[in-house]
Amino acid sequence: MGFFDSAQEVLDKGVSAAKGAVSGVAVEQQAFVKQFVRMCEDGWRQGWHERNGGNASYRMSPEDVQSCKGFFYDTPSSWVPLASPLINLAGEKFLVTAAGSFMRNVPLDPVSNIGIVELDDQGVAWRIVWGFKGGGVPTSELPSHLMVHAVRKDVTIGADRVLYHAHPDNVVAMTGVLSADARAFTRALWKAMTECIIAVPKGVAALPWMVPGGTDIARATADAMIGRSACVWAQHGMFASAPTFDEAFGIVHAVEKAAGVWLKAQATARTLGVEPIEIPDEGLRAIATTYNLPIDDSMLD
Ligand code: 2HA
Ligand code: ZN
Repeated sequence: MGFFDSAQEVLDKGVSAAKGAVSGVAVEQQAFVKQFVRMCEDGWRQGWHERNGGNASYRMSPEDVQSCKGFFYDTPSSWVPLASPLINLAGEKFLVTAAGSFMRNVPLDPVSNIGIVELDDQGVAWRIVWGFKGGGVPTSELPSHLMVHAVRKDVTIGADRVLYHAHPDNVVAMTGVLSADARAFTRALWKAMTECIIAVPKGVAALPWMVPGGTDIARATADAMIGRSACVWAQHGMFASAPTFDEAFGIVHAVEKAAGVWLKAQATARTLGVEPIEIPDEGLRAIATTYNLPIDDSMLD
């Protein structure tokens, strides 16, 4: 059964109405929800979320779950099977954007445009426990979000919690010029702007164009992000993983700025008939030493 068939089933079954009087701070007022909503709004203001473009997810901490569970639906949705088990995410709960929702609407109406899903105790299925009011379902990129969460939780020993997918235009434009190769992208970005190697010391992964929303792009992205916190999707956008909302947003912001600088410098240099000037490899090594960065040395000559 495809994702949308499964999602339709959830819709058909429906979820129970939100709870009435429950003591505690409402889900929308929790600090992690406010930060999630702010990231969505900031991305919209940057111009990275045309229409329903982009999506985000956050793996909740035990404290987050504790302070929200009183507001969860009495009757959650039915379980929707995952394409393959994600054992290390068993029982985890995620705040995610809704399929088809516009990032610009998230701050206006969080409970309709975001929601919480939980994985069962075997990591083989998910269901809705809060939000998605009005019959919504989680983002079409849920397979990518969950598979990348599984990988990043492992490799960062639980530190990474935020996954952010955006459509920043300079990054997308760059994929029309450079082939989808991690080393080519990383070198171009690192050498364009000093801050970039600090934002992504392991560099960025890069995948060729693929159909969005499916398990193929999810698996490829999860594999690509074993060693890197960012992945570029050719002619589409990028994914970033980090422990905090500030850091996830900051990765996309820094990479997008470096991509813009790279494109401008390349185009201007070509117009003027000169070679673009870039940070040399020794310069990048010096930044890594000075700031004690855990860089991927294979990116350098
Ligand atoms: O949410 O960005 O990749 C819409 C998308 C799909
Ligand atoms: Zn997208």
